[in-house]
Amino acid sequence: MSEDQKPYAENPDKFADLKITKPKKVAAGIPAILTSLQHVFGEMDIKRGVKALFAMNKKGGFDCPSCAWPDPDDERSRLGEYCENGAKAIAEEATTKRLTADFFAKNSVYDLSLLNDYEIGKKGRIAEPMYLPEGATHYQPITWENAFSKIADALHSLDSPDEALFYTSGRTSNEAAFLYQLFVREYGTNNLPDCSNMCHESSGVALTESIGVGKGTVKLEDFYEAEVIIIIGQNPGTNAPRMLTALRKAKENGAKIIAINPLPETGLIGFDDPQTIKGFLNIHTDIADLFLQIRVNQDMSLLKAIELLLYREEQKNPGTVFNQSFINEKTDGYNDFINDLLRYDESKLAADCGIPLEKIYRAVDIIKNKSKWLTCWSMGLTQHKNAVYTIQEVVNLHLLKGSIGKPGAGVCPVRGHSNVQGDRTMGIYEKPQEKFLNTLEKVFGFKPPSKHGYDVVESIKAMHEDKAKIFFAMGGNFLSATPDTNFTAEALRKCKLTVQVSTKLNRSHLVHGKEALILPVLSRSDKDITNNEAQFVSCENSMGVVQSSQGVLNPVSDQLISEPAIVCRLAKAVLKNSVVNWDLYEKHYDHIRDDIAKVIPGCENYNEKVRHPGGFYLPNAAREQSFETEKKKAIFNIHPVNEWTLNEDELIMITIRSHDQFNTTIYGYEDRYRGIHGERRVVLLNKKDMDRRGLMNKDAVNISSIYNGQKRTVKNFLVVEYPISEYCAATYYPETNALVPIDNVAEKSNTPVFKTVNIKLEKV
Ligand SMILES: Nc1nc2c(c(=O)[nH]1)N[C@H]1C(S)=C(S)[C@@H](COP(=O)(O)OP(=O)(O)OC[C@H]3O[C@@H](n4cnc5c(=O)[nH]c(N)nc54)[C@H](O)[C@@H]3O)O[C@H]1N2
Ligand SMILES: Nc1nc2c(c(=O)[nH]1)N[C@H]1C(S)=C(S)[C@@H](COP(=O)(O)OP(=O)(O)OC[C@H]3O[C@@H](n4cnc5c(=O)[nH]c(N)nc54)[C@H](O)[C@@H]3O)O[C@H]1N2
Ligand SMILES: [Mo]
Repeated sequence: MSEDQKPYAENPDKFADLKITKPKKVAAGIPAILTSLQHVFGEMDIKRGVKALFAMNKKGGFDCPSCAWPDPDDERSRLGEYCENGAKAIAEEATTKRLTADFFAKNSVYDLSLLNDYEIGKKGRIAEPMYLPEGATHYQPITWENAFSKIADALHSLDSPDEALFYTSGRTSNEAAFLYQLFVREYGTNNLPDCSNMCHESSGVALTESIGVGKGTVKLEDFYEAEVIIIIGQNPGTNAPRMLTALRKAKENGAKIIAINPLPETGLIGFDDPQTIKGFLNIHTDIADLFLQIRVNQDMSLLKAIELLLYREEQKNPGTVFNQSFINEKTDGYNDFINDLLRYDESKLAADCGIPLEKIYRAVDIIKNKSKWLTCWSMGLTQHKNAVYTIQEVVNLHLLKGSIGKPGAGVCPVRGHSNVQGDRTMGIYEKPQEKFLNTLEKVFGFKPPSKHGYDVVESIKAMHEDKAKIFFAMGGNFLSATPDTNFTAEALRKCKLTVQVSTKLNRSHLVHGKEALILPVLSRSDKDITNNEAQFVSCENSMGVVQSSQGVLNPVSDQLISEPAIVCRLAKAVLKNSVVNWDLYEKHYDHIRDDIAKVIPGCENYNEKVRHPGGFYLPNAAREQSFETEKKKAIFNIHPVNEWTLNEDELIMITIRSHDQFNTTIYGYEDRYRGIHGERRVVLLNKKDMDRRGLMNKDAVNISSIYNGQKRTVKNFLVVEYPISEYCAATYYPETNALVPIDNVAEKSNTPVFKTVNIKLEKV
C-alpha cells in the first residue's frame, strides 16, 4: 500500500509562500488584462497566442473552453469575447509543451503522483497514446489500433455491458457526445455518469419538477431588460467573468442587483470592464446594490423570509405585489404553499440565516413592486443536501410574482463547463427518457437498453463492489473531481482497465485500474482536419443557444485525433455487427449532424441552423409560460427550512474555486481577488471563529470531517482570516475532496454535498 500512487498531494513541507493581502474591491480591469497576457505568452509564442485570443468566441471561431456564459448576439468585441479566465483556459490547452513517450519513460507513475496538481498540469499536452500494462511502473507508447483493440477485448470479457462505465466531462462537443451515447447504448448500457451529476443536476431535477424543463428560462437580452437581478450561490467574477459585462449593462439600464453569499466575492461588489474605455480608465461599476451575507445553506430561511414579507405587503395592498392572474392561470399549489409559509416567523428566519431583518426588508423593498426579475445561481445552491428544495423555493418566489417566461424575468442556473448543457441535450444521461430511447430505436434500428445506469456516486460504489470493472472517461479528472478521494482511488484501482481521453496530464492517469490507457485528443482550439477538410463542431451555452466552434491552431502532435473520431474508431473495434455507419460519421461531421437532426427535439435542420452566425435557440416551453409538468402548470413545492446541525467545535466548510483554477486544473497560486497568494492549502475563517479556537493567521491546522461516525482528515492547511460568515469555513477544491463523504448526497439529485461539510480543526 505504501508504494501506491498518491490520490492527492500530501503534506507540503514548505509553507513559506503564503502571502495575504486585503481582498480586492474591484474585479477585472487592467490587472486582468495583464494576467491574461502573462498566462498566454508564458505557454506559447506571440503568433500562436494572438491567433488564439482573436478567434475565441468570435463568430466562425471557437467556443471558449472555460465557462458556459453566452456570447452577445450582436456586438462582440473585435478582440474576441474573452476574459482573464478564458485566456488562462486557452493558455492551458494551447500550450506548445508536449508529453511524448520519452517523458513517460523518464518519469514513473509513482513519481508523477508525488507532484501537486499544479505541477502535474503544467507538464504539457499529451502527444501520443500511452499504455500502462498490469504491474508496470511507467506508461509506454501504444498505437491507436492496439489501444482500441485492448479496450474492445476488455469490454468483450465482461459478463454484462453494465459492468462498464462511460463518464463524460463537460467540454465534449455535441457531435462527440451524440456519438458517444449512441455507441454506449448500442454496446448495451446506460452507464453514462457525467460531471453534471456533481454540478447542476440539482437544478435540472428541481426545475423539471417545478416548471417542466430542466434548464434556465432566460436569454442574455433578459439581463438588459431586468429591473432586479438576484445572484445567489455564485461567484461570477471568477467563474463566469463575462457575466459581469451583462450585469454592468443591466445596471446602466437601471437594474438593482442583490447578491446572496457567505463571502463578499469581489466581482459582486465592483467591476472594471476591460473591454470598454471606462474599464481601461479604471472607472468601475458597483455591481451589488445589496449584499446579504448568508450562513452556508441557510438560503431557504432567507427565501421564506422574503416570501413572507412580500405576502404581508400583498395583504396590505392586494394585487400590487403578487401576480394573481398568473398564479390562478399558470400555477398549482398556491393556497397550500401560503398556508405552510404562514407557519414561519420572520425574526426566527432572519436569525437562522444570519442576516439582520432590516436588510431583508431592504431586499423586499427592492423586489416588491417589480416583476421583471431574474435569479442566477450556481454551485452555492446545487451542492447541498437540500439543494433541489432550495432551488424550488427560488422558483416559488418567481411564481408569486409571475416573474418567469417573459422579457426581463426568469430563472438562470449558470452552467459550469462550456458544453455541459449540450452533452445532456445530446443524450449523455444515465436515466434516459423512454421517448428518447424509442426515437433512437426508430432511427437506428437497434434496441437501446432501458434499465437506468449509474450516476457518478453510484459508479464509484459500483467499482468498489466489483459491479463495474472498466472505467472509460471522455475528458475530465474523475479521481480529483469526485468526493471522498481515498474511497474513489480505491474504486478506480479495483478496475480491470481505466481509459482516459484527455488533453492534459492529470491525477486520474496516475491512480488507475490494473491496466490503463491515455488517449490524447484534439482540443477546442485545435484545427480538426479530416479528409483534407476543416471540420467544426457545436456547443450549447447556458442559455440554450447552439453554435458552431472551429479550432484555428495547429495541433502540437500529428498523433492527436478528435473526440468524434475516437468514438467512431472505438465503436468499430468494439461492435462487431453495428447497425450504425461509423465510417460515414468519421468522414464528415455533417453526417453526425444529419442524425442529430433526426433524434434531438429542436435540432431539425441542424446542419443549416448551426451554420447561422450566432447559432440558434433550442425550444424551451417555460420561456413562453407553457409549463410541461404533469399538471401542465408551474408547481409551488413546499419544503421545510433547513436546520443547522453543528456539534460543538464544528464549522461548516464549503469547497470553492480560487481565481486561478478551472476545476481540477490549477493555473497558479494567485487567488487575486480574495488576496490569497502563493498557497492553496488554506482554510478561510471568520475572525470570531479563529478567536474562539485561539488561532492566528498562517497557523497550520489539520482538518477532519465527521460523518456518520466516520472521520476523514487532511493535514497541514494554513489559517487565513477572512470576512466569511461566522461558523463557516472555506477551502479550495480539490485539495479537501478527501473530506467529502461519499454517502452525503443531495436528496433527489444524488449530487455530492461539496458545500456543507461539517469539520473540526486541530492545530499542528
Ligand atoms: N475560471 C473558472 N471558471 C469556471 C470554473 C472554474 O473552476 N474556474 N468552473 C466551472 C464550473 S464546472 C462551474 S459548475 C462553475 C462554478 O461556479 P461557482 O458556483 O461560482 O463556483 P464555486 O467556486 O463553487 O462558488 C460557489 C459560490 O457559492 C457561494 N456559496 C457556497 N455555499 C453557499 C450557500 O450555502 N449559499 C449561498 N448563497 N452561497 C454559497 C460561495 O461562497 C461561492 O461564491 O464555474 C465554471 N467556470
Ligand atoms: N469539492 C468540490 N468538488 C467538486 C466541485 C466543487 O465545487 N467542490 N465541483 C464539481 C463540478 S461543478 C464539476 S463540473 C466537476 C468537474 O469535473 P471534471 O469535468 O471531471 O474535471 P475537470 O477538472 O474539468 O477536468 C479536467 C481535465 O479534462 C481534460 N480535458 C480538458 N479539455 C478537454 C477536452 O477538450 N477534451 C477532453 N477529452 N479532455 C479535456 C484534461 O485532461 C483536464 O485534466 O467537479 C466537481 N467537483
Ligand atoms: Mo460544474
